[in-house]
Amino acid sequence: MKNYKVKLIFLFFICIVFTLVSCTSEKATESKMESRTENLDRFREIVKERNTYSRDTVHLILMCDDTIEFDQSEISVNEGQYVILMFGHLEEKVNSKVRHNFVLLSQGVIIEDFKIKAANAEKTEYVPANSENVIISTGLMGGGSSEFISFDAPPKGTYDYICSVPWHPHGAMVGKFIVK
Ligand SMILES: [Cu+2]
Repeated sequence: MKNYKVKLIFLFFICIVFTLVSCTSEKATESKMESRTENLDRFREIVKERNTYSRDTVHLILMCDDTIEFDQSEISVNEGQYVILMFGHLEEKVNSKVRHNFVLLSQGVIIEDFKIKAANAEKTEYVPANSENVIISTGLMGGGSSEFISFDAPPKGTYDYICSVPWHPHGAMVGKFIVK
């Protein structure tokens, strides 16, 4: 009988612990989702505010989070357009652990070769200084941060964009930047 009681008490505690754990993780997911929506709304507002150029301008938003991926694997613009690109990290600042950048590579650059040069350029946030391999790049973004870059679309063609943080420029942290 005593043994039965002990088992019952143990089971009761297990249930309490399980309930507590599941509540906490649900809450964490919820607040992460809120922060994503808030961030995205804020980013969209900034882009709208900047939409005052008389030139043929294209506004792009590229996002990342704590996973090793960009939210888009292909971006298209037209030749002659002025490109304003916002690169943002959707994760909450406090909890974010993974930083990323956006690097648009010149045509013909072999990603595998560039990866090695980038890995050795830690001091310049994994973008080799004055490199003719790079058309434009952002700094490293952590959770909640964003950066605008603007540039003239390069000549017609297909270019690669990557995150050059070591181990990132593969799979989903590589995309095509197409100029039509
Ligand atoms: Cu990355």
